Amino acid sequence: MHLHKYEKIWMAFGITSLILFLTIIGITAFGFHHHPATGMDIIDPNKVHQTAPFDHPGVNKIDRDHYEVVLIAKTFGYEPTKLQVPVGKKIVFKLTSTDVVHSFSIINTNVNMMIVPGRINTKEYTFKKPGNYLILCNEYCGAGHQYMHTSIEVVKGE
Ligand SMILES: [Cu+2]
Repeated sequence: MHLHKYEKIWMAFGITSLILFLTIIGITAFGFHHHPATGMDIIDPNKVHQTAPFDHPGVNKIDRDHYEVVLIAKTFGYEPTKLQVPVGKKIVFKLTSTDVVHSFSIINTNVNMMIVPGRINTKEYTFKKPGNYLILCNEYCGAGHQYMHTSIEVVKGE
């Protein structure tokens, strides 16, 4: 089979571009810790308050650098209402809903979780600056949706 010079050039260009793009995607995926969706754990939405860890919602210290925040979303708020975590530590948010689909979005961070009844959703985040962060539900969840907000206080040291 005879290939014209231009065909060879375009084939080389196409293959080189493909390798280049796949390499860039691969490097950024590892660099930014991209991974498939997790948090596929299931829970009975009618028994949330009896099921661990949601029987004791709040902030739990796992070890020196690692905290867990267990929250329940419901129409129209979050339980518990007061949250305080330290700055610069790994915070693992664990959420579920007792009724409809809500969200958990911490403003000025990349934490933006969809909270689905029957599912446990998990997200890791480390706050870099202390302060009071606004948390909003941005999934329309009913007549009181606009009142569904809370905040998290990020404090220095332990
Ligand atoms: Cu909501």
